[in-house]
Amino acid sequence: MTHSAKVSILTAEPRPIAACRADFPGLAQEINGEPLVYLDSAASSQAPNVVIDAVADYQRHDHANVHRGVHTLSHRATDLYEGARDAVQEFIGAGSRTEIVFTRGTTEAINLVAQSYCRPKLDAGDKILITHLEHHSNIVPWQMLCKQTGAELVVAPIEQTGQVDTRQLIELMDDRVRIVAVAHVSNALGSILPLEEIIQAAHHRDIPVLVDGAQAVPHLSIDVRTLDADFYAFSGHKMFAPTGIGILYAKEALLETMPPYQGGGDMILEVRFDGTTYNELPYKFEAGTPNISGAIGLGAAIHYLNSVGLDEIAAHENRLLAYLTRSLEGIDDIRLIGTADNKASVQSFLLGDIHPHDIGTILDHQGVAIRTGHHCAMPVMDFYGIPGTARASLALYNNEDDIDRLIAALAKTKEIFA
Ligand code: 7TS
Repeated sequence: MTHSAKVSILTAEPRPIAACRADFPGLAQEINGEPLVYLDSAASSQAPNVVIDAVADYQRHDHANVHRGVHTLSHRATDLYEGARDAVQEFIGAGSRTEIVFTRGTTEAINLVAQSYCRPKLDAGDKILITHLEHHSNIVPWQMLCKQTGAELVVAPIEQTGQVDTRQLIELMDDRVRIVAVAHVSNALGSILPLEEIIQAAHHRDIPVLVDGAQAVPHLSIDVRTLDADFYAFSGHKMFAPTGIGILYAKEALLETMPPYQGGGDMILEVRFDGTTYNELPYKFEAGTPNISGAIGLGAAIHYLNSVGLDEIAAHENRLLAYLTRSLEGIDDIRLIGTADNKASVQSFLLGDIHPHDIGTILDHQGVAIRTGHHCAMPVMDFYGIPGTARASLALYNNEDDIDRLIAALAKTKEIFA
């Protein structure tokens, strides 16, 4: 992408939400002879043309390594890569671009915090506090850390609706808790956690909070400073960007105290055999050649989201989620899993005693893509005593027709199993 192309994305005209569907070429295809209905954006969203073009333009015209060349292509690549960091900073309201670390995704961001921030501080008997609704990537890194340090993983309960029991979560914040790590939005249940209350309570006890924002960023307007989150992690591929790129936001004062997560090129200022000095923030945490094209795609996705407007997106998706829930409730034998008052973009369900994988397969035959299974949240499935669910998840490009198609396809599924 040339510099002038970059500027044209930055100054993109406001995009009316009803027009957005046409921006996503992946949606304009038939699957099994039917127009695709894509209801699996919580797993990975489709990409708009501006993202695809930004990545392709970079690969065609501007590809070189970043931060190290004196030649023009390396300067261009560096400008684009660092421009994406600026876009992320502004998008989540971070105070400084040094607080934005590029990672492979949410998973790597959480592992980075576990190993670099927590591990040096933990003693046997210390605690890490999470909730019962977390994705495996906000469970397993902490279990690994507990094995390494003798710390204990404490799990706050959830209610039948799928909302966290905030009172109990706060009661569990005792003086051995070294970090609270919670989802912003549950991927299996859609519940939006009351982050302000959780973060205030934790900070009152001097406990830092990591927020897993993977399911929040494409749906809710985020301001990490208003939230006062200490760490906020998310993935590009759930917000219309490519896979393999994500973000760890962390307060600068915390990053300053953390040792590097990985060693290698770019994260150093000087290397000698008798010692190495590390680079400044955020490069200290970005060892090796980064995912340059992914970062550029993420920057383009953010400009796209901004051109539509996060408030418009949230309002559109809330209307659709209400329509989805109402429509599902109209089906006999449906059981909704995840019925919290405050929800975003996701509805899990069961249909009679049909196995979720069978539902997913029969829907796919009709061109409807949903996710089925445990959604990398096995403890949630254990809580409800079920092996998995069928899950429809929404993005800004979905509409009521998509939901009508889902409901018709579910009716057909019932007929087949009758
Ligand atoms: N946290 C949450 C809340 C998630 O939903 C996911 C992915 C992750 C972390 C991990 O993100 P990654 O990009 O590092 O893999 N969730 C899902 C899902 O719901 N279906 O497929 C992936």
